[in-house]
Amino acid sequence: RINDNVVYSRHEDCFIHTQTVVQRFFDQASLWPNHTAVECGITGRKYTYDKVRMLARRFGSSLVRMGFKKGEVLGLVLPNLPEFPITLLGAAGVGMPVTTVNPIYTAEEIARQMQNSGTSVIVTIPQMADTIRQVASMCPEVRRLIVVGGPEEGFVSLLEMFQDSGDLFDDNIEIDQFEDIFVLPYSSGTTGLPKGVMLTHSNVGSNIQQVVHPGTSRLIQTTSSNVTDSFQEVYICVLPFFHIYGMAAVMLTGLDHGAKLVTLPRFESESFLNCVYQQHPTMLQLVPPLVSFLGHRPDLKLEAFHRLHTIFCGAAPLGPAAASKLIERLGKHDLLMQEGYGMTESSPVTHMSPIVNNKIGSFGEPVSRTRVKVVDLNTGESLGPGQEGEMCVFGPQVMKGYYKNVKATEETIDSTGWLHTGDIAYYDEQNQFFIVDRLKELIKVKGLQVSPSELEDVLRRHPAVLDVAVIGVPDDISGELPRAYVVKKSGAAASKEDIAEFVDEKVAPHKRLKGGVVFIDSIPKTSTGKLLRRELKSMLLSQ
Ligand code: AYL
Repeated sequence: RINDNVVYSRHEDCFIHTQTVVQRFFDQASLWPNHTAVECGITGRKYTYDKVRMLARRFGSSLVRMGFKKGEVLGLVLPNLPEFPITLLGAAGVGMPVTTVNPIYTAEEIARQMQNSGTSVIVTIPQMADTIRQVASMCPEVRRLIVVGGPEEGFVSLLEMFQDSGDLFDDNIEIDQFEDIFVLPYSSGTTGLPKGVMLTHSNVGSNIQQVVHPGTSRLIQTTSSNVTDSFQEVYICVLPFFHIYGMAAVMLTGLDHGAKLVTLPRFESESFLNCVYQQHPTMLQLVPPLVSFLGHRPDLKLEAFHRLHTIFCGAAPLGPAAASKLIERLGKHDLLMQEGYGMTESSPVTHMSPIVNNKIGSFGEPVSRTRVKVVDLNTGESLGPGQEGEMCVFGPQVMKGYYKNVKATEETIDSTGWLHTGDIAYYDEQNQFFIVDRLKELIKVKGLQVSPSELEDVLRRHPAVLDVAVIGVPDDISGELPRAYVVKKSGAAASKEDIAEFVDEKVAPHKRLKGGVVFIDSIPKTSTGKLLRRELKSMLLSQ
């Protein structure tokens, strides 16, 4: 190849199937129908692969019976539960794109996403019923509410839908792999408010195959159900399914090769450890704070890790010290500590560290069928090894675009199809990549996104706030925490605590201003009034 300073994947091209993600799941599920597909780590409620397949069809059929049509959006406002994959696959199977929402969001936050995506039906849990009633009153397009459990006034029970005959689930439905949206998670991208990320069946289906590629993962495919001594991967699903990491890289990837998914509705240290002790996971998918958590537990029962072959970490920078500490703690010489990199906009995985001779501190190399380049921030020219610039990626997993937002799409994916990540990185002579900094304004709290623009919008509604800028400040436990720099109106008496509380009531817990509120005289801007966030950050943090 010519030296074009593009890093090509060194892996053979993965197989790209021509089915929808749902059809592919049905085919795979028929290979091991009697294995447990998903089990609740708290209650033990579980479904086999065959049951998931059957209930997904019934759920899809019941949606059609209610009058929903291909292209109408279904909103999932659920914690990790066994019914999550069933409802996701069932809706997608009848051509309905699924938008997923963090279930601890406030009614206002949920309503914004439901309105923006034009959602027409919402699935939730009884604990969220009141919030969702409020959401529905703000969203005239929402025609039905469904509850997992119940009964709840105004909601259809999922159990009732599971009684459907399934006959309206059309196996021959026309779904265009490359055009039709499979899922619509939200991401703030490089700037501004969260936007719907249109991921097609081909995007997510390709990414699953890129991840399970034998050159990239140590995964073992479940052996068929008629073999008595069969092997099955076991995943503890503590990372949320509403986020692309938990959804595609854990749940859907696991289902593709017959894993048992054990769901935990939230991270809580004791229930997480108990689940590990009972289930003996073969792989742990984590984010940096969880790697630190495990590494710092003096009382870990090490025998529970005897089947563990891989610890995978992604979504935020993993400190080499935290990684080494956990490896040392577990004392397993054959354990793979693997890092990955990805974005919601790339379904998500673009890089994974090699399965042998991986470098701690690097997030690895391009997965199969993926190209990566690092471009000069001023000239856009692609750079060679050791040089820092914006990382850009190209491959079948790159999103179709942002939902109803051509401008943001064009700013992110250039005319030749390269996705600009907004991250500053470099690669070494062995084509291993390292993160340097984030160019985009996004804040990452425990691996979850926080959009500064969204917090600024909330802050501007406070009567004492004249101007405001939100940035992320480094934090040992969470990675980053949001901090607001506020210019007060003259004579306004509000305290920092008043302002922080005002925000706390309106946003999900991880978005709270735990990095503090700081009063300043003015916010630095360009002559055209544009906020200079990066400059602001280096200026304010160096003071
Ligand atoms: P979003 N190191 C540093 N930063 C990272 C890393 C990493 N390994 N991975 C992701 N990020 C940051 O959309 C980076 O700034 O998706 C990137 O632009 O919530 C941003 O997170 C994207 O945030 C997997 C499975 C990674 C999942 C993911 C995370 C997807 C996060 C690898 O195999």
